[in-house]
Amino acid sequence: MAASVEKQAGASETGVECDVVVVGAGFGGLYALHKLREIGLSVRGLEAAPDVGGTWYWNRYPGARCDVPSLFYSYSWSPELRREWRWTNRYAGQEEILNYARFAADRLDLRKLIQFDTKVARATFDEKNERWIVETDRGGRLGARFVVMATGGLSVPNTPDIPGVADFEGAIYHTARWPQEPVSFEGKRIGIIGTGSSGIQAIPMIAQAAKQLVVFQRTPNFSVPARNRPLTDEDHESFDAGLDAYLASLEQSDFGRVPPTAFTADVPPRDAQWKHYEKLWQEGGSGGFLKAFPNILVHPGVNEVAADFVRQKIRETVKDPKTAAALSPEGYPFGVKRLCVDTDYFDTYNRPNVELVNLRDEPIEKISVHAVDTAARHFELDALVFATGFDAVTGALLAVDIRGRDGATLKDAWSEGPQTYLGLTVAGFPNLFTITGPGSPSVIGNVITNCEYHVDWIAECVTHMRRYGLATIEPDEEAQVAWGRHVAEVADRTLFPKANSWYLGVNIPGKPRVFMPYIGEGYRTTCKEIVADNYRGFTFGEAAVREQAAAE
Ligand code: NA7
Repeated sequence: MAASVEKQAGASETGVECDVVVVGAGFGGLYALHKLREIGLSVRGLEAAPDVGGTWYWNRYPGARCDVPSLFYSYSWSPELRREWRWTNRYAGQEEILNYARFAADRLDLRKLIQFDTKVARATFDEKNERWIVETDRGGRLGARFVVMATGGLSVPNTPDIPGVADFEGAIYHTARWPQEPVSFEGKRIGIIGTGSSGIQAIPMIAQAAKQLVVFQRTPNFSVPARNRPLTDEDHESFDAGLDAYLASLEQSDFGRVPPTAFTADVPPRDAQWKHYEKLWQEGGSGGFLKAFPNILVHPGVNEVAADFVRQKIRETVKDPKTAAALSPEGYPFGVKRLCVDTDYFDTYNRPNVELVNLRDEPIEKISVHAVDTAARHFELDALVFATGFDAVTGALLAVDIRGRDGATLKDAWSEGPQTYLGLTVAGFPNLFTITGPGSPSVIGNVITNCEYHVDWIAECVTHMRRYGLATIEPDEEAQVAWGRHVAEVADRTLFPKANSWYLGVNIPGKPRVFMPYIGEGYRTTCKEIVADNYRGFTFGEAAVREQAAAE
């Protein structure tokens, strides 16, 4: 295989031939570039943004912060990077995470491999030559043996088509496409639509600055306090002391790769559960809650205690009973939509300049030049913030026109929902890998370590192919169907499908209702067993003669 292909500044991509094109320069893409270069492949990265960071480049809204503790939300594969980077807070803010991505890219000398400001428009598998042709929105055209889609599970913003939005003359922002330059809400009347993780983080910050903040809420969410704080020397020392055990735990864990703070085999009585939740509430963070009891996300009775606990906290915090009731999630289980982690979210509704509009009582009817009209009221506003989430997990993959064997499109192949083998590969699309694709843990738990695992798997697979002179890999249809059935069966054994979450794609009109992440136990063990069983469920194509000759 060819040696490293370095990008010439400003050079056209046309004519570049390499072993691997990596799409996306977030944490998954950066590690893929590093790892695949390390095993001797020529790699080229393409990134739509002008910088690295992926979702952390774009999501720079006020209050943007990771809900996984920063010491864990880091590359686990490199002791050097770990030693050279020191997180300042228990939960890192967007800027610090973006700086970490920049640090990693510089330290690993990856920027020269990446073409920024370049979106991939189309990727077509050329069957005759067993190569992918990757075309960009800048007219570039690259050839590669493998394509690694590191496009992220939360990277395509969802902007609902509300009547009249184009008439609005104030500023419009989306949390997932926040401007680079500072945004001032001082003295302004702001409306925000959406109360998922992004809204719940942004609302307290915007409320502090704005003259008036109107929150348009369709579905209330469960949220627990972050209790963010600066990390101490003791925190770092204790993390380092437990590092080996943590790394070992990644191999076995199911979802939520942060080690549980409490894990008991039995379900104690309600008051014991309550006491435990109170302890977790005081400690802060979501990880403990989601693993508080083994069956919390499976057993409706156990789950309901946690739901009751959070509702009680909301009633204790929010002074106006009507607002407290509107903020209290009802009718779906606790923790099966991404559990939000906040700083002063519920308390923000005690501020005189903040008003909650319950869209279940009064839906938005239209947006006009300076206002949002609900079925009951008229709200004059200077700016509007959409905190309306993403076309998650499949959105970025389907945004590229991907064509596999016989010109079949990924869009058609997934018209009834995504189908993959292990969330890594797709039948009919040889040598295409999806980092944190649907059917893998993907967006559940710690996305950085989920990405790392996929990159390591791909590197091992490509090494295997080189060793045995194999040209292509693709999953068998039957193996893919069986895996998809297993992913669904596992989800159906839990309470996850009982909430209308973006995990199921229901936030996007017309998107098939399919539970996308894999939440079963032992994902890595399964992947390893499949490899050990001579890549069970995969078919490899023999290397064409010319490639063997080229390699010699
Ligand atoms: P989410 O969690 O998908 O939240 C989007 C919010 O926007 C949610 O409250 C939606 O209400 C609301 N929404 C969406 N469309 C509309 C319309 N048309 N009208 C009113 N309200 C609407 O996205 P986030 O960005 O907050 O978080 C995504 C993930 O990023 C998060 O889970 C973390 O993993 C990080 P709905 O619930 O659909 O009724």
